[in-house]
Order: sequence, then structure tokens, then C-alpha cells
Amino acid sequence: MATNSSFPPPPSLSAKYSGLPERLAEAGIESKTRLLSNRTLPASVPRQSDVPRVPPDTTRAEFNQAIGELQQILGVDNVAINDKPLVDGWYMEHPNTHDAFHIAPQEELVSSAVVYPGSVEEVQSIVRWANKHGIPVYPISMGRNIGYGGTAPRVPGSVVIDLGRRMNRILNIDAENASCLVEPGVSYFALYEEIQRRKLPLWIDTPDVGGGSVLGNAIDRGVGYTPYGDHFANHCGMEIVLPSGELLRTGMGALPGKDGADNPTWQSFQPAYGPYSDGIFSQSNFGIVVRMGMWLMPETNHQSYLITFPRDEDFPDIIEVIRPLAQRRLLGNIPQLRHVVQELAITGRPKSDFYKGSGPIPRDAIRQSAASLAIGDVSWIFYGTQYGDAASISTQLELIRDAFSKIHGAKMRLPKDLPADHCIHNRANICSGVPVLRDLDWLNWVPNAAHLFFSPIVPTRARDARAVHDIVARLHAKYGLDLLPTLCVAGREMHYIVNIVYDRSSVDEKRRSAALMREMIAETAAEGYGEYRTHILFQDMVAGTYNWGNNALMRFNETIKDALDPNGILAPGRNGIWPRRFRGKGWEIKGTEVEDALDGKRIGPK
Ligand code: EUG
Repeated sequence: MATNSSFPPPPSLSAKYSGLPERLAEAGIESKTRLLSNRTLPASVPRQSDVPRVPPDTTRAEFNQAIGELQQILGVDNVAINDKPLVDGWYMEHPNTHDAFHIAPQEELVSSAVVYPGSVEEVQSIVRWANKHGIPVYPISMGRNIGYGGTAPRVPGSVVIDLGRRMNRILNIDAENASCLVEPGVSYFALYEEIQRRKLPLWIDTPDVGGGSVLGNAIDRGVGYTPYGDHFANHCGMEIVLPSGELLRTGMGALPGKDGADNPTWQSFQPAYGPYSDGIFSQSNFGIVVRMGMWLMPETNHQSYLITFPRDEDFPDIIEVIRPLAQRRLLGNIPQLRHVVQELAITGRPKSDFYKGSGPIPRDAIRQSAASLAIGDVSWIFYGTQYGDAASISTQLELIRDAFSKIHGAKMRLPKDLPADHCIHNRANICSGVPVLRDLDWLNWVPNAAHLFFSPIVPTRARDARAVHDIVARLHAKYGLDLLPTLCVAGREMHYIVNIVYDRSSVDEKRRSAALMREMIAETAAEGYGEYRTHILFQDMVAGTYNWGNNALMRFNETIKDALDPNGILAPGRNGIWPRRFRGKGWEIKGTEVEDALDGKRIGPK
């Protein structure tokens, strides 16, 4: 891989809070080189409309006046007007002005300005400013919620509050309690490196790629792959700026420590006393989480492995083997079951290396290409990791091997059995809490690749898994898009993650991807399955499927929203929750609005 590229290397963690650790410098250059070599779009195009896009119900003069006030409060350097060309960049150098992985036209989901608070007090000041002017604000932590909207506000012209740039301290690492307290701008990379620097025998839990915010991912209820993989379940204690500007501490943090100290059990016990409030500050727009505690895992031995299955049609039987293993907690982490097409994509090679035709890569072409890879012509691959002392791991592996031996041709392999460039070595890192970059490589599948996740929750049971898989496969064929599925096994359910990868330069591919999302959401909901998380443009639709009891849940959420945020300034529309001021005025996206936007109709009230 050539590294004498014509572009600057990715920013390093020592130079920038969101940068890449030194140990990944080479991998970063390779990743960037590969992505840029597969790009035909220019870095940016001239802006399409009057800039900056002003917030709704605000004249340009009012906006300018309000922004002037904000500059007084925060300093001019900490308020950036979004009036320059939009640059999509790439994962390590991502924009905070719009959705880099745009599915609607790039100009649709833009902010008017980005502000950089340096303290909790400044976040409070920004919120009070927003209330005074009725300008919506949209907080982001690191902005790497990729495939779900990234840094883009749901309401164009909102002011993005970029918390991460100046609020990125690790406030505490308590080695005895095995916990930490972080600000929004602490990435998995940064937390991991600090723990190594202090030589603490503790693991963090990282998602597939390590650049995201520890805090942001947990409140969006993301997952990782060690025994601490459920991030929200392993957070402990929050500090929150409410839409009124008031400050709240949840859990034991509500009880003041001695002489004004933080409560000593803030990171030890989650619910404390009274209603457990933390849940309503996840996947919501009820408050801005500015500090959060996370539990860390005491380090242990681990052994990653994969099990290959030769036949596509054994998928339901594989799920039946997984369920009892998961319920008995024999599976040490959150294993992934991937279709073999993912083995091709994760090599980082473009689809055109494997298939020259147009349309989805045919099964035969996948088969032929897989045959030339180390794992061979197989169908499904189960990636697991076991934890504990050597004897215990060896017993666990025996039990797991035994259980899967029911499936025709099942074959277990360890990292030592696979070549150095196989992704299992990368998974072994992730599954032992070492944040990495490589799982981005599937973004080279098509030129100018962007992606959207479709993420239904499926019971770990053959008939349900088959039902969802059949819907998803049929609709992918209907819209002529490659099906790239990964199932993350949490236990009784699996997060069935479908990765829709499309060419950002193709309006047609965007339209088909959006239609595919819309139909998958509707068809799976009709069978009783729902998403755990989705892109901001599909949040109304997904929220709308959780409509039991005449929309009882959404009416409850709206009651909370209107009570906490009467002026509707905080992230309106996020997770489908609209404040009274915006509700029923044409903001909700329930039909073909995303596809229509690609035909030039603007999203939002007519
Ligand atoms: C992945 C997993 C997720 C998610 C998005 C992506 C992994 C892709 C389990 O949650 O939300 C390989």
C-alpha cells in the first residue's frame, strides 16, 4: 500500500482530541488512501442556496443579531457560521456541518452555525440563548454516529453544539472501582490510550470502529463486543443540562458528596433512589448529557474464534444453536454472525474486484471469490470470543464446538489458523477492548461510498430470524442493492444490522436506498419487528411503528418533551419526538419525503 500520498496524514490523537493513536498511524494512512482512491466526487461543490441556512421562523437579520450575541458569550472563535462549501471528508476528518453520509441531497441537513462550548456553564448559556431566540440547537459529542445521521441536525438551520472539541477531558479513572467519568469529546481511542499510559489492568468496551464518543455512543444505546458490550447498561451516572438551562445529576450523583465533592458512589450504583431517570436521556431530546460514568472491565484472558458454516439454508438452524448458548451466558461476549459477503467487503477491496456486472453481486460470484479467501467457499461465519483462565476457556470452546457440530460442515478456527491479514485478528482486538479502525474498510465496496444502517431487533429464534431475513433479502433484490448482513447476538435477541452501502454521487442509488429503508421498516413492523436505532431521516417512521395503544408511548414522550422544553429548542425531531411548536406542521417524515427530496422537494413544511 502506497503511503507517499498527496494528502496530509490523519490527525494524531496527540495533536487533536478526535485523532488517531500513534499505534494506528500507518493503518490510518492506508485507510484514507483506499477511501480517497475510490472517490470520483470532488471534495466539495459550491453551496446550492443562500448561506447560512437560517433556522425556521427566523429572519436573516434576527439570526445575525442572535449569533452576534452568542459570539459575545462564547468568543468569536467558538461560533462558526456554516457558510462555506460542504466537505464530506472521511471518518477521521469528518464534517460537523452536515451529514457526510447524505441520503437526501447534501444541502438538506445543514446547520446554520456550529458552536464550541468549553464548559458546562457555557452549555447552559447556549441553551438559555436558544430559548431567548427560539433557535433550535442540536448537540453532538464527537459526531461519529455514522450511518445514523452523523453530525446533522434534523431541522435544517439548527445551531449544532459541538461538545467534543473543547469538552474532552477524562475527569476521573477510578482504578479500584473500575470506572471512569468522561466528557462528550472522549473517544474510545483516547480512553484506551490513557488507560494504557497509566498501566491499569482495565479494559474499555469499543464498537467496531474506535473514533466515536464513549458518552455519545452509550446514550444512543450503541453496542460493543466484550462482556461489557451493552454500553447503556454499563454506564453509571450522568450530568445533564436540561432545556431550561438547569443542571441535573442522576443516580447517586444527586446526593452531594462530603464538603461539595462528587458523590463517592456516583459511578458504583445506577438507579439510586426514586424513578430511574437515566433512560429518558438516552435516544431522546430531553437534555444534553455533559458528563457520564462508565464501568470498565478488569482485564482477563481471552480467545477469539470463528466458526464457518457451508450452507446458506442452515441459517435458521444456526440461530437455534445460538439461543441456548446465549441464554446460559456461555457466549462470553456479543458474538457476530456474518454472511460471507461481508468477508469480501471487509478486505477493503472494491466490489468491482469480485464482480464486473451491474446490480447486486450474484451468489455465484460471492462463492467464487470466497473460495479464493482463507476461509473458503462458506456461507455464514460466527465470530465469538471466550473469556477467563486458560482451562475455563478450553472447556467453553469444547462446549461451543460441540453445540455447533449439529450444523452440517461446521468448522471452528482460531486466529493462529488464519493469515495475518484476516479480519479475525482485528476482531480479537475489538473483543478484548482494543479500539481499531479497520472495520471501516467495507466502505470501499462502491465508489463514493456512504451507508445507512437498518437495525431491527429479532428474537434469537429460527422462525423470527428467517422471517426478517426473508423480508430484507426480498426487498434488497427488489431495489437492486447488495445485502450485507451482520447479526450481533445480545442474548434473547439479536441486533440484525443491515449495512446499505450506496454511491453518494448517484441520485438513483440514493433513491433506491431510501425506498428500501422505508419498505423494510414498514414490512418488518407489520410482522411485529422494530428497529433499535435509525438514521435521523427515518426516526419519525421508526418511532411511528412503536404505536401500541393509540400511540401511548409517543404521547408520553411528547408530554415529557413539552414539560421540559416548552419552547421546543432542543434537537426537535430527534428520535421522532417533536415539541409542540413543530408538531403536525409538516416536519414529520412518514412517507416518501426522502425520495421526494432527491427530486428537488425540500424536507419540511411547504
Ligand atoms: C454495527 C452494529 C450496530 C450498529 C451499527 C453497526 C456493526 C456493523 C449492533 O449495532 O448499530 C458491522
